[in-house]
Amino acid sequence: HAAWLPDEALRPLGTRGVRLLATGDDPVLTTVRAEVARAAQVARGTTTSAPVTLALAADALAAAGPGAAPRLRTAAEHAIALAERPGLAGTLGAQGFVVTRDEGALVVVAAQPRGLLAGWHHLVRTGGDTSGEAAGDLAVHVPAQAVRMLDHWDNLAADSPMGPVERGYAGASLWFADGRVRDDLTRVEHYARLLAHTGINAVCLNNVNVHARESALLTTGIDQVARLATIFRAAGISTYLAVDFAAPITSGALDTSDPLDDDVRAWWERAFADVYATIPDFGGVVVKADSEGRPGPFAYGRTHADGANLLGRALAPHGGTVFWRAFVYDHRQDWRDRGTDRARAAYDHFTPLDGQFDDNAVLQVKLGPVDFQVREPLSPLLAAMPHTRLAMELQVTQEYTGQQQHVCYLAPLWREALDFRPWGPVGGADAAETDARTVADVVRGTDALPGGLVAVANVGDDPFWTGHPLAQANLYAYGRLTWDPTLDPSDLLDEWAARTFPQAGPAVARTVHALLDDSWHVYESYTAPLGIGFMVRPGHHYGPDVDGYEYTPWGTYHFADRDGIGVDRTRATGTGFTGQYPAPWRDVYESLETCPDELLLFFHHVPYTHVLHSGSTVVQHVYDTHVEGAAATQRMRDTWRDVRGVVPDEVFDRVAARLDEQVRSAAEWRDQINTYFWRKSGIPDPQNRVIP
Ligand code: BDP
Repeated sequence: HAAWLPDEALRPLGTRGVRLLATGDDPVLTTVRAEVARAAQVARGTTTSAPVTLALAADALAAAGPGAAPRLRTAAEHAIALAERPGLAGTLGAQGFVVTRDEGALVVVAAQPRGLLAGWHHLVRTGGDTSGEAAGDLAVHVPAQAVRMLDHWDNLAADSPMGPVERGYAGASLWFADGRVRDDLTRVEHYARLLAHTGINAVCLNNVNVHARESALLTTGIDQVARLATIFRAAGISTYLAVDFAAPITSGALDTSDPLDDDVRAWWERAFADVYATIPDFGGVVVKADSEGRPGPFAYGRTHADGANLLGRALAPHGGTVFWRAFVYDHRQDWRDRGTDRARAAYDHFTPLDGQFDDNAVLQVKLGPVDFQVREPLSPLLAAMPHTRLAMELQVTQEYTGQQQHVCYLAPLWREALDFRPWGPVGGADAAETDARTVADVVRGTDALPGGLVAVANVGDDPFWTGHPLAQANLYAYGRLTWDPTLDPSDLLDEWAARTFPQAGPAVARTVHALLDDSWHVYESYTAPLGIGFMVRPGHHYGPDVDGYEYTPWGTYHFADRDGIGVDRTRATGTGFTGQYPAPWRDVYESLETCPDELLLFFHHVPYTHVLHSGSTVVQHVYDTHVEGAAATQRMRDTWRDVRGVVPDEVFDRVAARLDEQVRSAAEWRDQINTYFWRKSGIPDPQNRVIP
């Protein structure tokens, strides 16, 4: 199934006719040429109206000699002027483009091939309709984030410890099978094209939990990796590998991976020299160290800056980057020692190291301080590393949000995080002193030291790419938000639905909105309440198990007893986690009066009878939301029936089957959570909706 780029999407441009002014055999230009040819083929000679011109600035200038259309010359000159303007060079220069419209004719100019490809996809997305852009004006399009990355947690084979894809809910890996890169990579070519359309510019190919077999990808497997890099390169996407910090031991012959050891340093230098000899534009590496059993610098008494810089310095001569994950915590902490708060760990480990990371190291920080839950506050680390390049890590794969069995559109959650102001809302009396930056601003970094967004991908070799066909919307929206974090999640659904079901008309968009718009809140309402998180079955993390993790060392407690529930993370009486936030959030979260309801149990331990800002008690809120949330899934299932015969049958049936499972699972959540709260609290539901 074609996802959001069926050939039909190229018809409007093919019909208008596209002129390409770009010379050379750059792989991305070759892709643009193939796209233009494909559009012409789809339109099959029905070309009617004024042409669209797509040009590289240099080639446009050459073509814009005396007698050339003035708009072409103006556009090209303007593009070059922009590219040379300080600050813009790095963005428009590589990946941006300008559009000008003049009496129905369109000219798109970019300074580099990747910008031209982005411009092409912009035209495809808008169908060449740029009426939003003022006539005669030059609309400059540059990506908001320089880093627009997807991490794939793919393993080399199905018998890998976590299956073919860790936390994958869409079948096997698109590129690995039977311990090697697949022979037939046709679907990878399609996938790269889908990603390029959304704005993604980097992929990491393998699981962050790098085991011995996958570790060899960097060494003996690099020729195979090169085949994938060739495909992604043509789509303007750089290729990265996740590496094992202990690789000098596991893939080499050393007995240490101490970052300050000369042999270790030499090992990495040699390894990367070989990689770049094969893949000259290799992006770099992603590292999970000292986390959930993975090796790291702590074993040698070294810091994570030592670790990151070891790899960064070996990559630097080749222009590579190290993405170092901040997801570092002790998953074997003694459960009786409740002073160790998992939420605190990343900040405690990394803030002392601010300023010590080299320029080609990016610290990759999960959105929340714990782990991809349906609701968490923003990780305070994102506001505490002013001298470090940062990327915020999201989870597109729905590990804790229904595993692509449930509909759960996550773009509203990501928008909330991107819009969050770590130093407080603007306005108010002391507005002048407030740092008004949003998280999107913070991770953007500077032109010289940019950051951005990374997310764990949700795809596999499933015919619908994402298992649940509607989960495609999450992947699409993530890519688009990396390019422009101010896009409206609801508009993105329109874009996705219109492109994915081009023949289906407005009925599909209506239905997609009815199902997806609010699905994150619906999912939240029938699962773990008020920011408490987890309550999932240990291991696979699907379905309810309220006490599943409660007496284990993983640090994901809810502390329910007969009197109340919640984690006291206050400075006054708890773990002190609230103190990791700058003002005003440190005080907003500290106080029961101001802590938002949806995060109450993340920050406070309260009695079941505690009255929320909504006016309801905690226990009554749990009963109500769980009953309403489960009922909402039934309405979603009914709504889907409206598009029977409108969307392709196989899409209809797959979604219908998943909605049946969502309805079943939501009822299970409702009944277990409500019964648990009833038994613990002894407080009945006045409407008697809790199973006795
Ligand atoms: C957790 C997943 C685990 C990952 C880990 C990570 O359960 O499979 O390895 O995140 O991000 O949420 O490293």
